[in-house]
Amino acid sequence: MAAQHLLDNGQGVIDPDTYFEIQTPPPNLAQDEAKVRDFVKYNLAKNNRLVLVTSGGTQVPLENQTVRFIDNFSAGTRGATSAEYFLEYGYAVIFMHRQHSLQPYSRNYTHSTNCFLDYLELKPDDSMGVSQAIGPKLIPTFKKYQSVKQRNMLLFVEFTTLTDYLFLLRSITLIMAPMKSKAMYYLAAAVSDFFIPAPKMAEHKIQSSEGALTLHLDQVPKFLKPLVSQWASESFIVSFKASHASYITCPSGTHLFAQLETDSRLLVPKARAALTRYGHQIVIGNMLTTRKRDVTLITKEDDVEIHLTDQELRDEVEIEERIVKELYKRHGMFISTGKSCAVDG
Ligand code: PAZ
Repeated sequence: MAAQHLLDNGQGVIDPDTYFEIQTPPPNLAQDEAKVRDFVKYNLAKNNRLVLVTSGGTQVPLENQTVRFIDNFSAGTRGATSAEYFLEYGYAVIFMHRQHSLQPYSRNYTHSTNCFLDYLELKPDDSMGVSQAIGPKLIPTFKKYQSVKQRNMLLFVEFTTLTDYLFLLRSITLIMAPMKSKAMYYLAAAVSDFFIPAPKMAEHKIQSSEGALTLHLDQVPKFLKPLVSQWASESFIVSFKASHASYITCPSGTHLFAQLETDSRLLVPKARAALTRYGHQIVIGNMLTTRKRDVTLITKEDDVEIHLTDQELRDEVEIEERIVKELYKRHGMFISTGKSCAVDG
């Protein structure tokens, strides 16, 4: 308790600098920083736009020698899909993602219910190739992937825990700072709001012989604040706000899904409050249940709703294509005027 008072700001929340003092950096931080430095240098010389896409959920360990952990929900679809569209718009992409979450280009195959062996077939000469059923569909994706690799437009950086994520976010943002307005931050990762500070964490597996487990989680400091005001103050920053629909518990004990209109109405004011609090360029609001068809982009000047129709969903149109198209225009205005502006048409 005494230690807690030394660490926090009186409201039970430590500040971001203290967080980095008490938590241990990921072991490969220096190597990741070196490869990001090279990538940024290369793209700065080419005068490319550069986007940092964060993707996937962050893990919060309950023990130092981790057996158990808490996780945030995110498959990585938003980040991986958006990264592909950013690349189509000519951006270089740093794809900072949760280990084993979806990745650009491979995303349609790696987490499918098919085993990867189902994509292969034996040829008459006993050599192995891609099956006829998948090959033709794979070719365009494969060509795009090869092209971005050859042009050094896509860099992968991995995280697992919340602490990995935050150390990497700070490092990468500071390395990207010389890109100024040409840099965009697209913060789609689902980041935990709670954690157990290293000094308070159990070293070994918490023993079940001690009975029921009560957890106390501290609040994670709001890292968007230093990111916007110090680390990336000259760049274009897009954050995400996710909300849930409501569930009503029936007397039978079953959970009835009731997506009350009020939930989605609450989302926009909450997203606007985040924009006002941090002063960045865009907050994208989405509901977990409808995130693949509806999003709202909230800016200082306007709100833009993007919806896919049932037909568009059947045609496999991806909402990220529309999101990135809108961001590309707005980032362009930001680069040329130094300000974010409403964009017509
Ligand atoms: O990765 P995914 O497609 O399954 O989910 C995307 C998302 C809902 C995590 C993302 O769009 C988002 O809202 N990220 C921010 C979540 C948060 O409020 O921390």
